[in-house]
Amino acid sequence: MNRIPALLGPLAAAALAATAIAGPDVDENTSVRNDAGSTTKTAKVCKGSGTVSSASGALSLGLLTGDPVDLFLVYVPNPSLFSATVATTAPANLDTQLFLFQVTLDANGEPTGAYAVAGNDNMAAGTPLSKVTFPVGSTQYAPGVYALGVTVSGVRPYTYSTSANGNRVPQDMFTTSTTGLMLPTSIGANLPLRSWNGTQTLAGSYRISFAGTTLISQGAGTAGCGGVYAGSCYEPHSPRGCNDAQCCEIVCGIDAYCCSATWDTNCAQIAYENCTGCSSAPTNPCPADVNGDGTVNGADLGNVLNAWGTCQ
Ligand SMILES: [Ca+2]
Ligand SMILES: [Ca+2]
Ligand SMILES: [Ca+2]
Repeated sequence: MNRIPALLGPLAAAALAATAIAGPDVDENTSVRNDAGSTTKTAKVCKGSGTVSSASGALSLGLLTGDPVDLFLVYVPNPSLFSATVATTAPANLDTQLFLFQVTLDANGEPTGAYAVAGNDNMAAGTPLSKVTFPVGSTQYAPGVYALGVTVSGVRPYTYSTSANGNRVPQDMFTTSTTGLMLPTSIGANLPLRSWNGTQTLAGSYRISFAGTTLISQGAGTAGCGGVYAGSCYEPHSPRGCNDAQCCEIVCGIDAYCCSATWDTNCAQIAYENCTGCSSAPTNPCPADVNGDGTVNGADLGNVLNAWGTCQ
């Protein structure tokens, strides 16, 4: 079925004006909620194709009302080449920590649990910034989806064990170390991330630089409506469905093609016209982000060029 794109004219002009870069910088503020969440279901998914250079965002004080942790989902093709380093912070003395988790997937390829791999508080004596790698010599970690959490020192990830009387007991997922790699506790390696707890001392913004890390393909999950790897409802993309379940259901109720074949420009147009009450309804849409990965780069231009000449 050939569908005529409705928006390519202005999109082409906007994308051609954008600067193409290799390895985009992911910004948590392009999330639906303008914040990378603290679980695999609410994390900022670094979506697209190719390498990812960095992730940036901000933390604020308060475990309940503030923003104690930001979690990013990335793909690690070769764990031995991976590193994540807090490159800059504001204020400069922000005492960061990084925690790396292995992510398990359900039958649709959607993230479920997150299991402790490694963490770091200070990459060296005298610096509060952090760097995490896989444990040296570890061979049990396969290429796949991993979650990287950034917190300020004092806030740590927890899981729950179950006591003999059935009560859930919080358990620290990592050993402690000031400058070395924090490793999984036996419980942390076998039970998934449940919560974050501790005491924050400072808040601020950060930029994490990556090595050996790639974006996650928008087609990685097959859940369709509401899948965390699905594209934005308001931008065309190849896989069917979009990432806001409510908006997706509305659009596919109007045009089933959007959930059976591909989310083309007509589907994005229907979303703009009918999803104003949905959680992902844009207030300041970025039309140059053609593939809806939250970044304007060469991939958007490629989508435009691939569709060149199809209007009739
Ligand atoms: Ca944040
Ligand atoms: Ca957050
Ligand atoms: Ca630190």
